[in-house]
Amino acid sequence: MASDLREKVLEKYSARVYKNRKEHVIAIGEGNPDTITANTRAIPGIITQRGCCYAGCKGVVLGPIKDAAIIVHGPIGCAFYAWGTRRHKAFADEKDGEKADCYLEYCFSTDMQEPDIVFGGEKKLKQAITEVIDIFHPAIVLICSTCPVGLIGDDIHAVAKWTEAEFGTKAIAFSCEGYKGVSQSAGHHIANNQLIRYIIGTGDKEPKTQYSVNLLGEYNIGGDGWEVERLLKRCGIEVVSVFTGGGSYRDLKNSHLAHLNLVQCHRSINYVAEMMQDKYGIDWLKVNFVGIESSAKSLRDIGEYFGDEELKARIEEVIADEIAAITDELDYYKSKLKGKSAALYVGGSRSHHYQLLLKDFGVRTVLAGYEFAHRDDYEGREVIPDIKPDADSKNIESIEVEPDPKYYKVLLTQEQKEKLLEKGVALNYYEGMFKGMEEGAIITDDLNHFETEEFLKVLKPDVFFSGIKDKFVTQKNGMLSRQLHSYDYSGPYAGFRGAITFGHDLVMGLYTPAWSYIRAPWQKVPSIQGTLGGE
Ligand code: CFM
Ligand code: HCA
Repeated sequence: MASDLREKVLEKYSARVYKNRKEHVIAIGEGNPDTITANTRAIPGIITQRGCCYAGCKGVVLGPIKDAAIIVHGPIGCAFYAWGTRRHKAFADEKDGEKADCYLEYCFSTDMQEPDIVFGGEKKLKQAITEVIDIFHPAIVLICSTCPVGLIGDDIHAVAKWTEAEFGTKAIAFSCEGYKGVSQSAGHHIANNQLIRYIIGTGDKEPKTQYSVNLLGEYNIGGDGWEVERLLKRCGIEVVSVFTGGGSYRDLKNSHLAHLNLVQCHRSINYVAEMMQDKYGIDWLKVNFVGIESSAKSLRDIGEYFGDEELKARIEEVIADEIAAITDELDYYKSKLKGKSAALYVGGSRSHHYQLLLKDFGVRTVLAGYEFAHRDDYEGREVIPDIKPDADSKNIESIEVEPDPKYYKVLLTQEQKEKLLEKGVALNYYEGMFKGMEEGAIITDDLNHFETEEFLKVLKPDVFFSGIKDKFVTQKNGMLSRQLHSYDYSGPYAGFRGAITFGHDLVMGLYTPAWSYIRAPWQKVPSIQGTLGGE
C-alpha cells in the first residue's frame, strides 16, 4: 500500500520532522484526505530543492523579457544564476526592417562587494544604470535586488525614480530579495504586481483581429511558446503578448487590449490574470498545451469561449491535421512506453501537466510533487470574479506577499456555485494535481534530497523527471533522469509535435539503459553511513 511506503520513508525522521512532513506527503486514495499542506517554510537543515524569491522574480518572470535591460543589484553569483541557467529562448523582433533590441545575452549586475555592503550600494547602482543607458539605450530598465540589498536598506525604488528623471528612461524596481517568502513563489508575485502597476496598460496598439489573446505563464522553455504560437496562429488566433517567454516590453504594454488571457502556468502568473480581469475586464482561461489530449482540449476551449462557428470549425481542422501528422510516430512511441512508470518533481505546474502527456503514451505516474506550489495547485479551485472576501468563510486563501483583500478567493459551496452558474457568471476553473492521479500514487510537496533517494528506492519508477539538483544522484543510482525544467536541452515538448519529441527522448533514454551499468563510487568503496538522529 502507498501509505505503508510513505511511512517507510517518513518513519526515519524525528518526531517533530515527521509531524511536519506527513502533512506534505500524501498517499492518494486509501481513505486518505485529498488536502495537503503547501507553501510553508522548509525545515532548517533539510536539503530542499527550492529556489529563492529573487529566482522567481528575476530568473523566472522578468528574465525572459527580451528588450528590457535587467540590472541585478547584488553579488555577481546571483546575477549569473538567474541569467545563465534557465532555458528561455527568444528572437530579436524586426523593427523598421532592422533587428530590434534584445538583451538576453547580457548579464547586467552591480557585482556588489564588501565596501558596498558597508557604505551602501546606491551609488554603484546609479553608475551601472548610467553605463547601461549610455551603451544600449534600452526602452526600459528593470532593477532587481538580492538579499544584501534588503539587509543594508538601499532604496532601489528611489534609484528607479532618479533614472526616469535623469535620463527619461522608464525604470521599475523589484524588491525581490532572495530571503522573502518561502520559495520562488513570492518572487512571481512581486514581479506580477509591478507588471500590472507599471507596464500593462501603458500601450495603445489595438489587436488586428477579433480573436486575440495573451499567453500567460508560457516561458518558451526549449521553444514551447513558439510551438503554441504556431498552433494558435494556424487557428486564426492572434497572440498579442507572451508573459514572458520570448516576450517583450513592447508587446506587454498592449496586453490589456487583447480579448482573452490564456494561462499556461497558473502558479507563476495567476495574479496577473486576476488583476487584469479586475482592472480591464479580460477573462482568463486555464489552458495546457503539454499533452496531445490537453492541447486539443485547450484549443477547443478557446473556440468555445469565442463561440464563433467558423473559428470552431477551423480549430477542428487544425487539430485533425496536427494529429494525423503525428499518428504513426505516436503509435510507435506508445508501443515502446506503455506500462512504464514515472516520478515527477518540478516547480509549480509541470508535475501536473506532464502527467497528462505521459498518459498519452500509457505511462503511469507513481509519485509527483511541486517545489513551491500552493494548495490550489494540488487541490484545484474555482475563481469567481468580483466576489469580495467573506469574513465568515473558513476557506479563504491568501497570497503571501502584500495581500490585497480584493484578491482573496472564496471557495464556494455547491449551492452557491449553482446559483452563480444560473446567473451566467463564468467560473475560472483550475483542476489541480490530486484529480486524475491514481489510487496508490504519492504526492510530495517540497520533496527533499533524503526523501527523493528513499522514494526512488521503494517505488522504483522507470524514470525520474526533475531538475539539475537531483539529476546526478538519480543517475548514479542507476536510474534514468530527464530534466523537466530544461528538457535536457531538447524540446519543444509543447503541442502535438512537441509530444512526439518528448516521446522520442523518453524512448531514447529508457532503451539506452547506460546508467544501470555503472556503479556509483559509494558502491565500490566503503563509505561511512549514518542514520538520521531521533529526538
Ligand atoms: Fe511555472 Fe515554469 Fe513551473 Fe515556474 Fe520554475 Fe520553469 Fe518549473 Mo523551473 S514558471 S511553476 S518557477 S512552469 S523555472 S518555466 S521549469 S521550476 S514547473
Ligand atoms: C529556478 C529556475 C529553475 C531551476 C531548474 C533546476 C529552471 O527555480 O531558479 O533546478 O533544474 O527551470 O531553470 O527552476
